[in-house]
Amino acid sequence: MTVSQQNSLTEERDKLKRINLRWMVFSGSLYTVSSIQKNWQESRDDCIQKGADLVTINSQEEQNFLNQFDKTMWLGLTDLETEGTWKWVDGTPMTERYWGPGEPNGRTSENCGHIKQFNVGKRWNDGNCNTKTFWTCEKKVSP
Ligand code: 2F8
Ligand code: CA
Repeated sequence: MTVSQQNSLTEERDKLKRINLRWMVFSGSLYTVSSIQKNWQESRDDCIQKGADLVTINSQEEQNFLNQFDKTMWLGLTDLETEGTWKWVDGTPMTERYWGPGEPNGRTSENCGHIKQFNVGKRWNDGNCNTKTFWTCEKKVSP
């Protein structure tokens, strides 16, 4: 096989991988949950490359939807810009808050939000952004 044939096969394989991503529909958005673990920024980059962004949680129903995946996952939630001011990556206000008991507690060392445990009421945690964990991308379809 020539190098150029090899390259086009690799391209095709990568295209198929992207097409075969399983997007789930929930309340006007598409979601895909990672099967590997990355740090917060790498997770966000992956979502952006898929035409999406890290998930934002705007209702209890959306939180329940995510809980079913039984995975610790990065959220599109950070206070990297201003310590103590938590913001969703899409700029929507953080009206729903599901911090676990005592969280957020990391001050300058923990600036990225994730779901730490599931199937329990409030379990968001501020974690160290360099920690690798699963993540969920959300592509908003309707506003
Ligand atoms: O007990 C809560 C505490 O648990 C971990 O630290 C031991 C978390 N660290 C990470 O997820 C990196 C803390 O953020 C959390 O507050
Ligand atoms: Ca914490």
